[in-house]
Amino acid sequence: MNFNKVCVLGLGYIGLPTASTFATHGLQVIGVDINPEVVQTLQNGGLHIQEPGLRTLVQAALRSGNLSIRNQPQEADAFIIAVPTPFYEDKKADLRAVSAAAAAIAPYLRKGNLVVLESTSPPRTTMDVVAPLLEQSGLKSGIDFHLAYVPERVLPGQILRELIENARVIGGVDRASAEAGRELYRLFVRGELILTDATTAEMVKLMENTYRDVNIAIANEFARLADRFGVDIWEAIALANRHPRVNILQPGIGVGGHCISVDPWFLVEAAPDLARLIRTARMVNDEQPAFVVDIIRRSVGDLRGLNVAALGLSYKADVDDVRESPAIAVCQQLLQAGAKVRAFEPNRVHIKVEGVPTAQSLEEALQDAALMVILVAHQPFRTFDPATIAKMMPGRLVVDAVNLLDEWHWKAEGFRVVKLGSPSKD
Ligand code: SAJ
Repeated sequence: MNFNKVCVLGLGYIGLPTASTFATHGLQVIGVDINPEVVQTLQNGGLHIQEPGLRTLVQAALRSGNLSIRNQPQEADAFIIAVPTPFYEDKKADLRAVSAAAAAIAPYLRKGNLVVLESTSPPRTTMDVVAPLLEQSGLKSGIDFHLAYVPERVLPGQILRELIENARVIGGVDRASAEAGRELYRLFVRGELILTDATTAEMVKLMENTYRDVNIAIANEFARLADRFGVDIWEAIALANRHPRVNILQPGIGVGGHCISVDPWFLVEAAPDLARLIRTARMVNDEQPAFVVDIIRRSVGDLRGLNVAALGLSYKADVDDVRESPAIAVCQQLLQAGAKVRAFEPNRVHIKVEGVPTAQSLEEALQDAALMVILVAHQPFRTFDPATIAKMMPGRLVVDAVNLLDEWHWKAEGFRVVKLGSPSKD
């Protein structure tokens, strides 16, 4: 198949890098977003999301003349749907954006086109939701046009590199669709392109993130057990991982982000009678912020009126993304318990989070703090100097929920350091 023009629907963390990469590889690309602010920002040369290297890539794509940003699709050789799939309050997948994108493509669909769904979706979405909407054009999937599910697998923070280097699973509604998908992605992907059917590809994507969620849940549960038995979890994990077939992940304050904390629910929703372990793992990870608050409560006694500087609000280290962030959950629970929280996110200093007071600098966050709690292992926190911090805050208590600080070093400056999953060294 020959691809000259691609239309990418959804210009977020996946769609924008994908559209820009196609454009810098010589294709004509129409990037489509329904949010007028996103369209305007991009058209004016701005960027609405943060990702290392993305600004340079988007600027190069726009400068090449190959990328144009629109609020509606156009006729093209291929269409890629990269819109969000969040969940409703009851954890059921919210497929409204996927459905709206498929419906928006239908009027522009022509014989011989390829349509790709990249958004993480419950098993059978491509066949049962997307295909019927596209077929409202009068064309049949697998006969008149190709249709494939191609999950993205990139790690936020490393999206641009992984987009090109990672292996991709290409699931067609028929063999010809999978082959058409391979032709499209081989234009820039250097990783292996592996063909399968659409429902297998959907399941593979959900299994990958569920596997990680379950493994983080066991690490978090081990941390709670270590806490009860007076064991240092960080040492115990390092020792267990010396076994040649054991690789325990890191405990933390919970699991956030728009992928791992969401995707396992799609399997639970699709088969609640079968997905018991998956559901429990989700619950263990969702309870982890409460465990962190409990550690803080045990360290200080009463939380009421306590001035807390909460450092890090993003869902993981060195990103600015706060979607489903457990750090925000910790702050909210501290506030509910009566603490006075001032949160600081160094990757997004002007961030506003409903109900959570934020500081725009480290100085501002620490100025009245009796307690500093490190919630995210951001790079700048790693090089904190206790003598400098001692001058910035009146209190001498640090709760390190992500095993970042050298306790002895801080102790020498008069600080008490309490670590998640580690008995106090006092
Ligand atoms: N986390 C831990 N302990 C760990 C590792 C992670 O508590 O040992 C926490 C993080 O702090 C974070 C959450 O888990 O809150 C998820 O972080 P992550 O780095 O594991 O993953 P994401 O959500 O940034 O990206 C994942 C990746 N999936 C896998 O590694 C299986 C990525 O490859 C996917 O493309 C992405 O989800 C996605 O979009 O689905």
